[in-house]
Amino acid sequence: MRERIVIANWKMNGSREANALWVSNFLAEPVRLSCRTVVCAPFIYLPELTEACRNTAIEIGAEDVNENASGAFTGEVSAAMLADFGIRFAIVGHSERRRLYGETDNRVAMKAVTLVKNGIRPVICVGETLEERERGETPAVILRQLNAVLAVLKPESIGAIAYEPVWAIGTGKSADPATAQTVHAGIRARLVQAAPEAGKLTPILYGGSVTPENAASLFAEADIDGALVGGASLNAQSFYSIGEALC
Ligand code: G2H
Repeated sequence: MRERIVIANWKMNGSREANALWVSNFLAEPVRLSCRTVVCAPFIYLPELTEACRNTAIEIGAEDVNENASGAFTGEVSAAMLADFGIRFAIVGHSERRRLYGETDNRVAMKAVTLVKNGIRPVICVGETLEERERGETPAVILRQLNAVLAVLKPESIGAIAYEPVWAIGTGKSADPATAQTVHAGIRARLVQAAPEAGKLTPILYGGSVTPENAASLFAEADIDGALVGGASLNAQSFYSIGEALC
């Protein structure tokens, strides 16, 4: 049975006060979600959130990591530092990092490696731009991004793959379930090719304008095992509703 996961990606949002309110609103929901629930937040909030969510259903993750172990990398945070604070998940290769900060497939793969070495589950984002989709390049782009990771990690070390079509991110225009499922099935096939048994177990999450309204139809697809949620995760009740649709 494959694990089902909902992950909030708060991006560069939040404040100490807003975060505390978010946690208390989420935990006020009467029924505990049965699937894994992770909140990825800016680095500076991670220790406080970890404390606030200790012994609750919420696990805390990072939104990025540096690929090096330590040294002269001003402003960066290593996987060992995250592990030092008990962080168990981190997103890598988000399209905003690839696009705005020039992260290459190889760098994303190295980030995933350093996380695994430190006992942290990498949530690896892949996805095509609108232009790539219109040129019919979606399968090739996803495969290239995935192959860079599979060259250095076995599927059993991958915490999750998140398929996030760039054209669906923050646009309010989610991929329709069948379109997303086609890509997820391709990702699944490649994982199974790399590891026939373990490849069946890697959760593949969908991300890109997931809302409480469209979540259930996405989760009904065979290879959509959860979601990476941006905008809608900033509201605790909305994120809970998305989790409810999954669990
Ligand atoms: C994609 C997603 C979260 P949103 O970036 O990773 O954000 O749900 O706002 O499209």
